Amino acid sequence: MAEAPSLLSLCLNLIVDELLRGGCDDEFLAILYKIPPELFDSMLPGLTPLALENLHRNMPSHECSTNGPQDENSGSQRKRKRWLNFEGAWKKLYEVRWGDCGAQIHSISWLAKQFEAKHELRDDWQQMYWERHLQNCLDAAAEIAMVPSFSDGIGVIKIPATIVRCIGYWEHMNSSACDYSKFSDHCQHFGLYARRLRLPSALCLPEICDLLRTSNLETLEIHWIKLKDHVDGICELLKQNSETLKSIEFVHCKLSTSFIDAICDSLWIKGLKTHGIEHFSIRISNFLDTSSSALPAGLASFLSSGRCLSSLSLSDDHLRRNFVEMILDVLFDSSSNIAALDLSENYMSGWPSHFKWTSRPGKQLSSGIGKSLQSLRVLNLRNNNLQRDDVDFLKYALVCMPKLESLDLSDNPIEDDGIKNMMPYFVEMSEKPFSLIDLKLGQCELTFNSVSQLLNVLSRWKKPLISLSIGENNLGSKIGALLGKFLSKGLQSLDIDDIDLGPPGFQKAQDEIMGDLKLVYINISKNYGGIETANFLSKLISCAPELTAIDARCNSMPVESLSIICSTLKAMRGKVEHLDLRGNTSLIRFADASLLDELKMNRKSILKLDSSYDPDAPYDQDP
Ligand SMILES: *[C@@H]1O[C@H](CO)[C@@H](O)[C@H](O)[C@H]1NC(C)=O
Ligand SMILES: *[C@@H]1O[C@H](CO)[C@@H](O)[C@H](O)[C@H]1NC(C)=O
Ligand SMILES: CC(=O)N[C@H]1CO[C@H](CO)[C@@H](O)[C@@H]1O
Repeated sequence: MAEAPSLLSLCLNLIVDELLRGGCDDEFLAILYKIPPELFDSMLPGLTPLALENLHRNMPSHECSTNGPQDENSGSQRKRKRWLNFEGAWKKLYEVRWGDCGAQIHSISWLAKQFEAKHELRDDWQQMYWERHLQNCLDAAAEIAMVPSFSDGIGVIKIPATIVRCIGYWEHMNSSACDYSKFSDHCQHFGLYARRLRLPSALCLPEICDLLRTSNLETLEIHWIKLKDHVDGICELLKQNSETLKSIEFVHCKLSTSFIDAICDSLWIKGLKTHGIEHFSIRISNFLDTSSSALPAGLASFLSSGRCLSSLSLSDDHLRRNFVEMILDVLFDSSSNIAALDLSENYMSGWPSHFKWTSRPGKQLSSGIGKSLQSLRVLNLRNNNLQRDDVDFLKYALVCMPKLESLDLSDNPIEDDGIKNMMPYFVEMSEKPFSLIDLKLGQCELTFNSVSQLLNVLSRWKKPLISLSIGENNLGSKIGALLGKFLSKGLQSLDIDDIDLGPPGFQKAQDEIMGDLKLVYINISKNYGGIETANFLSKLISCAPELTAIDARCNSMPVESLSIICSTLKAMRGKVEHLDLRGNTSLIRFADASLLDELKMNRKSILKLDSSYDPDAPYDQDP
């Protein structure tokens, strides 16, 4: 039986309608804020983004602490509740528009996920909503501005109706003072929420500064800069935000020396001899005219005078050897506190010999060199065509990096001899209180010979390695026993995909696994272990209570594997949320709906199987 609507709910509906049409003036809003909280809150879920914004933004400050639920003192209870209600409404709107909390997981990093959970982020959903909306507008405007015949100002670009309607604005809305058809309207109204933006070169014009004048940008990603006009536009924007900018990234750019100088000069904070950039990155780009014998002066002084600069990434930039050496010299000579250095994907060998030169006997490491290497925690040298002699030189640098936690040498042809050259470093580390926790040596053309030595040394470390990646090396089944033992040494993440383990390798590994493992993530894909893969996984699942993600694709598992793995999963009721068994169609037939239903974590299915499931296919090989 439907009840007749109360007078109260009819009134509320009328008010919501009025809010939705944008027809509430300040006076009316002032009255609204006085209605009892329960009634007020009941209006929020029905509002469009624009209407909610209107209500939220005009809220008298004593009613709604914009700082969030910080002070727990008496009397703040009500404020806190109101804040939470607004937050809840914004979060809902965000999820409705962009789905799953906006968390974009690029590559599945299960360990990172664990670390993240520890320091909870306090989100501001209103800010996140409008920032992302503005990004959608920027992208749409850029698409129009990119057309060669485009000649208007960017501010008057018409934002597509599909985007504008998302925020609850229709063209016939005439009552409010604002118009949301133009790009400039969105910048004007929501620019103040933008902290992090991605800017394609088509919008890097001087006009953008005026459009984003209310923004306090902290993170800026700039794409496709190639022309002087772009550089002029972007420099103005950088100057305008130099006090708040912390992270800046250039992607797909072509940068001449004069461009780089201009950009770096724009980052100085007015009146101070420093900049506030913490993260500086130029990726998938080209430095033009880098053959000269000196770094662009602007870049050199930028690198040497930022006390905050903690992360530098020059990845996939076709760097030349002398350019890298000059960068290293500047970093070493300055008193920088650089913690992360990414030179990956540059495919240039030879430069590590520079370390030998700087640290040769007789020429003691100057305090400057020692100092900047000492702060380094993450070094990424992936895919640089480094060979065994290069790592021999690298060793000299590594011993000067006592805080190094993460070293990525994967995708370099360093071979067994290369690892053997580095062995003194690994041996020396065993006594250190701080040491490497993450080592990546995937696809390094290694064999059992060097990796067995390495595992022996690593297992004697006082402070155990947390994450090891040695996939895509031809190690063979012999390595199985050592890996099984090594798993018991406190390892949390292991990547051994495609190492030719085979059934005997899995069996040997399984026999050596003892006691409680700390493992969170393992990648054993492409090892063609057959039924032994399933036995190994079953043992692993029962010994590793923290195990969260397993990639076991392409292991030629016969049908009975599924019941072995699944019965352990069910018995253990552990933390596994991701089990990938794709690349083997014979497993599908067992994975009926009830099994997938049983194996769920947080209401999502754990199991990943090939999607080519054909329920009518004959069960030809049934036991
Ligand atoms: C919309 O605004 C214009 C000018 O501001 C006015 O002439 C027109 O009557 C308005 N239309 C509606 C439906 O309110
Ligand atoms: C396992 O390793 C392969 C090869 O390196 C990689 O493509 C895959 O993404 C990894 N699996 C997971 C879940 O990260
Ligand atoms: C696609 C695939 O790898 N299928 C294999 C799954 O496992 C069975 C049993 O070992 C093999 O016969 C299939 O070729």
